[in-house]
Amino acid sequence: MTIKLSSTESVQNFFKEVSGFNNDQGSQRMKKLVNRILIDTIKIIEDMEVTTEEFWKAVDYLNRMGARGEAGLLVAGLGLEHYLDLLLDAQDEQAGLTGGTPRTIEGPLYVAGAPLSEGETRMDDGTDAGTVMFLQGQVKDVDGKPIAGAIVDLWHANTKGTYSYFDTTQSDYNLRRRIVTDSEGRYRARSIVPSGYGCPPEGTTQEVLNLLGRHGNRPAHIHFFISAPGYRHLTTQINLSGDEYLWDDFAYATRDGLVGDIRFIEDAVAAKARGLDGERF
Ligand code: MBD
Ligand code: FE
Repeated sequence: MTIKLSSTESVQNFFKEVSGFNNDQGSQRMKKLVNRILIDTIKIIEDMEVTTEEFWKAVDYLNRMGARGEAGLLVAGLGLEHYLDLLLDAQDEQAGLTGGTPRTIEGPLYVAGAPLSEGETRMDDGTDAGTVMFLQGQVKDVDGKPIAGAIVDLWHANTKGTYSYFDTTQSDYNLRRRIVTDSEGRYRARSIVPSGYGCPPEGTTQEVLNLLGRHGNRPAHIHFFISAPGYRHLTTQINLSGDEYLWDDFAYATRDGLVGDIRFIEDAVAAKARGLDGERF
């Protein structure tokens, strides 16, 4: 028969002591959170009959995950980062805040401080022989009024699906830029078409995904932070249509309203006629 120590007074009192309830230092919030986590942990150990071998395997896993810096990747793959978006959506709906471009997860690969330009920029360093991509948009408020002076902070992967800084073979801030919107709220960028991301096959996140019978792939996508004084920050993405992982994203970031079409134009003259001028960048 399963032993349930978690509900006994002596074990409850022991973990209250462990959580600092018997001193008046530290953080009340932290004490309550740590206590809840510990009590829920021992309940899981009892309910799931977790063996000591499994327990120490989990401790070892955390050490290996931390050493690789994969905690952010794991919470994305376990859908917890997406869950936070669902929670924010529900809070917004309750507060009557509707409309606008949907939010989706940031993921673990953002780097702050990308080069800042006015109106337009080139994002790639020219070393990756990818397909040239032009990206343009307009930042508007929920009533459709253009927002001049908004900051559009963009980042995406290269043709191998890897990101600068995490892929140390790329130059600093490659495929990462901030653009200030012009008087009409518009921004334009020249870049290269990204490939989808895949979790490192030898990593700790993929190790868990394998045990769950899952892959670790994301569709090709472009990340956005949009911010402007007096407005809420938006974290979102464009996920590229036609990608086999568009609706099979290991991080659950693709959402209705966040799917973008890439229109391929073979003819540079035709592209220029449509305002997509590679020579300008
Ligand atoms: C990514 O590029 C990404 O966007 C997310 C959410 C998770 C892992 C890699
Ligand atoms: Fe990404």
